[in-house]
Parts: sequence; C-alpha cells; structure tokens
Amino acid sequence: MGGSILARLVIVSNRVASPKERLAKAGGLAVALREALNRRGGLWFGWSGETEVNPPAEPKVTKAGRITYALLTLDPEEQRAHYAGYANGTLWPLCHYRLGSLSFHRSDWEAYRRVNAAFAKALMPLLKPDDVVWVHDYHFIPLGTELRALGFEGRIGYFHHIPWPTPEVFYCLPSHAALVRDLSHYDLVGLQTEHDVRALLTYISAEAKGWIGPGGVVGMQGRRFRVVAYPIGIDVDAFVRDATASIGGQDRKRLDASLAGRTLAIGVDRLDYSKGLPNKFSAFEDLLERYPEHRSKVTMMQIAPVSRGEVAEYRALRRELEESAGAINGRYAEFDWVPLRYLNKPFPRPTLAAIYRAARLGLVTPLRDGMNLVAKEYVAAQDPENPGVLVLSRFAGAADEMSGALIINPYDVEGMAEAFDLALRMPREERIARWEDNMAKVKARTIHDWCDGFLADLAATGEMLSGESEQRPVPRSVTGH
Ligand code: ADQ
Repeated sequence: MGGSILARLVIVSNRVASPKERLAKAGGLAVALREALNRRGGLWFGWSGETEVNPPAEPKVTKAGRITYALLTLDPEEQRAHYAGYANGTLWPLCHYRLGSLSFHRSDWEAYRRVNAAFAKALMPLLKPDDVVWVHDYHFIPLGTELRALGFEGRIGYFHHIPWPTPEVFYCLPSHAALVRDLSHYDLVGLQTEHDVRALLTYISAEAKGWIGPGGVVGMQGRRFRVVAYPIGIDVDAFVRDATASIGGQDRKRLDASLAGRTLAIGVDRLDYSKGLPNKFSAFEDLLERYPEHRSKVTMMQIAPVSRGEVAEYRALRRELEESAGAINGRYAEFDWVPLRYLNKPFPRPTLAAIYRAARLGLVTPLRDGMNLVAKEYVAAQDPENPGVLVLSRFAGAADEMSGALIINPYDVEGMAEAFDLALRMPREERIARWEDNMAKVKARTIHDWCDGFLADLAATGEMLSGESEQRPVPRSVTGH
C-alpha cells in the first residue's frame, strides 16, 4: 500500500473479530483487516453481537494495541429486522439470484435504514475529519449516505463481498433505486468481479441515467464515484505453511487411519443455500450409481458449519441435507465404508489445511458465490508434487481466475458426476499442470494485495473524481456467466 497514506483507517463491518479471538480461529479476512488497522492505527466499528431492549446509543469502546474497537448493541427487534429480515431475507437471496427465496417487507427495509442511521450516529463522534472509512458488505449499504448527512466529508469506500445481480434481477427489489443512490455517496465501490461491475454499471447507465467515465468513474444524480473490481484473495503463506506442517501431524494421522487408503473428496461450505450442497450430494450419489468402480474407493467429506440458523430457509436446508446424507449412506455404505461424512462443525485453520492437503478432489459447487475463498484455500494447501483437482462452479467469482479447475454447472447434476469421475482418474502430470495454473493465480492476488489495492485506490479517488468527466457509451451488456 502507499506507505504515504497516513490517515487513520476506520473499518465498519457487521461482525468484528474481537481482540481476544485467536488469529488461527479468525478467518483470513478478519486477520488481514486487523493487520491493516495495526499498521496505520485504526478504529474497528460494528455490531457487538448482543441485543438489549432500549440499548445505549453509544458504542462500547475498548483499545487493544493500535486498534480501537467500538461495538454497538442493538434492540432485538431492530436487529432481527435488519439482519435476518432485510440483509439476509431480502438482499442475500437477491444478490445470489434466488428470487424464489426473496422476501421483502417494508417494515424490514425501514428498520434496515434506521439501524444504518443509528450506526452512523454512533460512529460520527468518533471520526476525525481526515479519517478514511472502509465499509464492508450488504448490511451497511446506506451507511455512507447517513455519514454524509451528518456532515462527514472524508473518504468513504464500500466493498460488496457477494455478487452484484444483473439489472433484470435487481429490478425485483422494490428499493433498488434507493440502494444505488446510497452507493453514489461513497467515493469508491469495490465489487468482486468484472461481471459484477458490468452488472452495476449497466443498471447505472440504463436506469439511473448516469454516465461512465474511464477507470470506473461514474457520474450519477450530481455525484461522482468509482466502481472497480477487487477480487479477494487468501493468506497464501499461512495455508501453505499449515498444510506443509500438517504432514505427519496428529490430524493427518487420524484422517489417514480413518480413510484406510481410500481417496478423499472434500467440500467446505457454510450451510447456506447459495453453496449448492443438495446438488453436490446428488452428484456424488450419481457418481456412485453410474460409476460403480468408485464405490468403496472414494469417501466424500462435507464440512458445513451451521449458519444463520434463525432464518427458516436455512433450517429447511439443514433438514434436507440430513435426509439426503442419510439416504446416500443407507443406500451405498458397506460395513467397512461410509461414502459421505457430513459434519456441521467449524475447524481451526490448521485442521482445515490438513484435510485439504489430504483430499484428491476439492468440490466447490455453489449456485452463486461472490468469490469463494475455499477454492483458493484448497489450491494453496496442495502438495506441488502430487496435487488434487479443483472442481469449481462457473458461478463462483473464483472461476474467473482458476483456469486450471474443472469448471462445472452445478445445475447439471450428471455433468458434475462426470467431472468428479474425470478428476478421480486424472493423471498426475495433468493434475500438476492444472494446479500450477491455479496456484499462480492464487499467489498473484493475496488477501494483503486486495486490502492494499482497495485502500490505495480509495486514497487516490479524490484526484480521479475531480478530473474532467468524459461521456462514455453504455457498457457491454451483461449476458450472465
Ligand atoms: P462466505 O460465503 O462465508 O463468504 P467463502 O468465501 O467460501 O464464503 O469463505 C468462507 C470462509 O470460512 C473460508 O475462509 C473457510 O475456510 C471458512 N470456513 C468454512 N467452513 C469452515 C469450517 N467448518 N471451519 C472453519 N472455517 C470454515 C463471503 C462471500 C464469498 C466471498 C467471501 C469473502 O459469500 O463469496 O468469497 O465473503 O469476500
């Protein structure tokens, strides 16, 4: 990053990795953000994870090293309507193209705005005029508008971790115009892929009558901002280190003993309907059915920690998967082999790295995903001399980069089973060539590059936004992946 950027960094995210959380337990993103804050000193602001009737309007402020943490507690009904209601009941399905799961209630939308206004009001007294504010994800799209309304004039950037839907899908959201107006109050809007950028720019020029200039500069309703793709990466060194260290370790020994020489296929996903788990289970079943030579030879392990258990759709998915796993195992298991191991708990990073390393297949088959970090983690954890094969959905942002993966369509269950079979039979030379392609990409864009790249561009937006505007034709239309 521009070492010249001395302004204090303020990060806003719904979940804040507390100072007590151990580094190996926190995700790569939390670790990278903490590092960025530590480097320049900063403030991390978000929800405390707690609710209380008539909560205090001020956040609880603590300090650890160079980082100040400010955590706001919310009223339980406001929190529900903001988080389970609008953010995860409306925006999450919309951005993942799941219109059948989308529910929209005006009361949730109003609570979403009220909660954002409350966060802005709580943050404002903590801000200094030259702070750089970086807002994360769909829980906080209106935060920039609210901070501007309170008079904050410094830089504000927003990063959207999930896909940005194409206009035809986005129009289904009754509040679409207001959300894009909210985006225009940021200086820099970061999305995961070029596809996402095209989707948003197409909407801006067609619906919001905005203009698109060079470098993703956008003019809209009297404001200027930039829309740029910053594909997120992982902490590559940490995964390589953990995976290498796992050889001969306890986790690996236990795993090898349990596999008894069988091939392992691994899936690691939050238990979320966007991750395509039912389709993945069906494809594994189809593999066992149509390619009986793999029976008793391959074990699939799906690690899926429960997520958003308070949302009905997620509880239904959990029941569906339990039934499906039971049916597959009931049908194909032998007295000495269980085809599908299905685990609902989280694991520390070193254990995950050990499991990735041991797996000949990495199965990443979401129906839609902003990036999917598991795909990159799986690649980073492989043995360069004898790597496994990444089977990857075309609908994950990571598919744009992972040219060595076997790319599948998760809606085509039989096609997926064929890809699993191909991966299981793939000769070592081809596995190495494909892995080298993927690993070069993973190394080229780490989580640190992502963080530094966004912040450097945010620091430089002032000059770009004040430059002469240039009218540009509507961007190439969005045709989907
Ligand atoms: P997620 O939807 O959570 O992230 P993903 O990118 O795969 O999806 O990240 C999940 C992270 O959680 C990975 O680092 C993984 O190792 C970890 N994890 C999953 N299961 C685990 C388990 N059982 N134990 C421990 N750790 C586990 C959102 C978007 C993505 C986008 C990321 C980052 O939905 O598309 O890639 O943000 O921007």
